[in-house]
This record gives sequence, structure tokens and C-alpha cells, in this order.
Amino acid sequence: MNTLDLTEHPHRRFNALNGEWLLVSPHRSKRPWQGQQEDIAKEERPQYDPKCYLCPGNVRANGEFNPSYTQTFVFENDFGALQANVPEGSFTKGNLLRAEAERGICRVICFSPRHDLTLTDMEASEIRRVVDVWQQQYQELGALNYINYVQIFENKGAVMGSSNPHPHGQIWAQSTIPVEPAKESVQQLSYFQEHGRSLLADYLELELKEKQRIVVETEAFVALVPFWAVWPFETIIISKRHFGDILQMSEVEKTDFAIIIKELSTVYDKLFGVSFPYSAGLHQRPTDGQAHPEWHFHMHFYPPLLRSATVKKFMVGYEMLGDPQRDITPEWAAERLRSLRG
Ligand code: H2U
Ligand code: ZN
Repeated sequence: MNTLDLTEHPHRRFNALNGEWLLVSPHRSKRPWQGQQEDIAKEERPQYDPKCYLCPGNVRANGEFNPSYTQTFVFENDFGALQANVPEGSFTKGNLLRAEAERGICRVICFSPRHDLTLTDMEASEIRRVVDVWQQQYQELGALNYINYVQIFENKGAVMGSSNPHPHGQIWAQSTIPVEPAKESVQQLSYFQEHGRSLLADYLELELKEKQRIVVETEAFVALVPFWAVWPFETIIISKRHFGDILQMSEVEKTDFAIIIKELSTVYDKLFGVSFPYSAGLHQRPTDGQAHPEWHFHMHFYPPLLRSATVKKFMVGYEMLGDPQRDITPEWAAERLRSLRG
């Protein structure tokens, strides 16, 4: 057998950020690219929908009325998965059954009063206002004693379970550090202890040299398809400067962050000619009062679409029971996305 060729041979890749492996099967995507734009009628939405619970002035499930907001609007989720007033306590039975009380706060952020827009359609200056809200919310919630992690995210599109096309995101803030950032904490900490540097800073340096997986680069941020991407067109936005959370961003960096979000999501929308669904979210340092110098701010985009607006990737079969797996390589996905840049 000749040497391993990552564009040819089945192989495993290591996710340095979360410590897990995935299976890559590039030989299966040797067949011609079947990516296609499907004739899906663009859903026409009004600027204001009287039945939308996120539009200005409308009533929500709990009977409260939204204000006539003109930019962004944040409210406590009426059906929050977490609650602030949960009695402390835990439950154990033998060594095997364990449960613990969890306190938290869930909020919803309307990105714009306009029902017909998505984050992609908004001007970079309007997205910048959303970045300011993320910053205020991270500060306010993170300052609470019992909140040790603030997860800011967006579910976009019905396939991702978003309940309403009105542009909005969510925040879940809670006492414990959830599983995904906890895995990244472990990896970043051990790298930082060993090398005295940020894992993602070193990773970014390598990617900027190789240039194979970069999609968009701005002054302060880079969007790329990570070497270990699981989802077909998964990307990560990494800050060039090493800082742990959104509070450390300068004014210039905040503006630049809005610009790269706009550029990346515009590329996504061009890929299959539809408003591109995804789950995206910020990963930043826990708000547990520790310094966490190992943490490096970044944002993940996990989109499910594979070959068209209607062909999605599902995590099933081997992926539920074994490892995640992908056919198209991250390098190929990056090239495809890059070719769509404006
Ligand atoms: P998603 O579309 O990402 O599910 O977010 C919408 C959230 O809005 C959802 O979590 C909340 C739901 O609980 N919601 C309210 O808080 N009030 C309402 O009147 C309807 C929906
Ligand atoms: Zn609306």
C-alpha cells in the first residue's frame, strides 16, 4: 500500500478542540458533485406579521405584550428549559442513579423588528447591534453568582427546530458548564498547560499558513472549515487575537465580528440558493470567577444541508453507534464555500 492520502483513503481525524475522533471517507465523494439549486419558491414574508409572537407590539404566550421595539429586544423565555428558582439538592441511588438540581435563565433575543429578514439580510451595522446585545447579556448573566456558563446561540430554519422565522436567537445561562464547552475546556487547558499558548491561536496560525480550509478572513477574525469538521459545511469563526470572551472585544473587533458573520452567512445562502439553516453559537470562557487563560473565543456554525436544499445530513446508524462520519472532505467543502465569496 502507498502512503496515506487524505483526499483518497478512509481515515480518522482528531478534533483537537473537543478531543473526539471522526471518520472521513473521501473515496465515496469521488462521484461527480451533485450539489444543486432546487426550485424552492422563496417564502415571501411580510415585514410585520400580526400572528408572530416576536413582532413588535404583539402578545406572547404568557399574555405579555412586546414593546414597539425598533432595533433589538430581549425577553425571558416564557417556556425556559431552565429556571432560576429551583431548590438545591441532589438525588442518588447506589452508584448508578444520580441527579442534581440545575438553576438557570433562558432568554430570547429578537435580532430585528422586521419579520421578513434573517441575520444574513441585515446590514453589518445592524448585526453589530446584535453583537452589542450578546455582550451585554453575557456580562449581565455571567455576573450572577449562580451562573457559571452563558450559552448564546441561534437555531435558524425549521429543519433546525426553530419555531418562528422571525430573526431571533436564544441564551441559556446556567450553574454548570454544559458538556460541549466542558470538553473544549479540558482540551484547551491541557494544551495551554503544556505549551503556554492558546490551542486555537496555534491552530489558526497553522490554518493561515496552509490556506486550504479558510473561507473568509477579515482584520480580526477568520472563518474556516475545521480540519475535524463533522457537518458537511461546518465552520468556525476564530478571533485572531487570543481572548476568552466577548467582553474583551474592542469596538473595532465587534464591528469586524458582525462583518464576518454577514459574509459567512451570505456565502452559506448562496450555496444552495436558499436561506441556509444552521445551529450556531458562541463558545467562550465560563463565568465561574476563574481566569481561564486557556479559553479562546470562537463561534461554531453547524449546518445540516449536504447536497441541496432538501438533502440533509442525518446523524444515524453508524454515527449514533460508532463515530460521526463524513464523505466530502473539509478541504473540498472550504474550496466550494470560498468560490462563492462576493
Ligand atoms: P426557537 O425558535 O429557537 O425555538 O426559539 C423561540 C423561543 O421562544 C422558544 O424557546 C420561546 C420558545 O420557548 N417563546 C416564548 O418565550 N414566548 C412565546 O410566546 C412563544 C415562544
Ligand atoms: Zn415576527
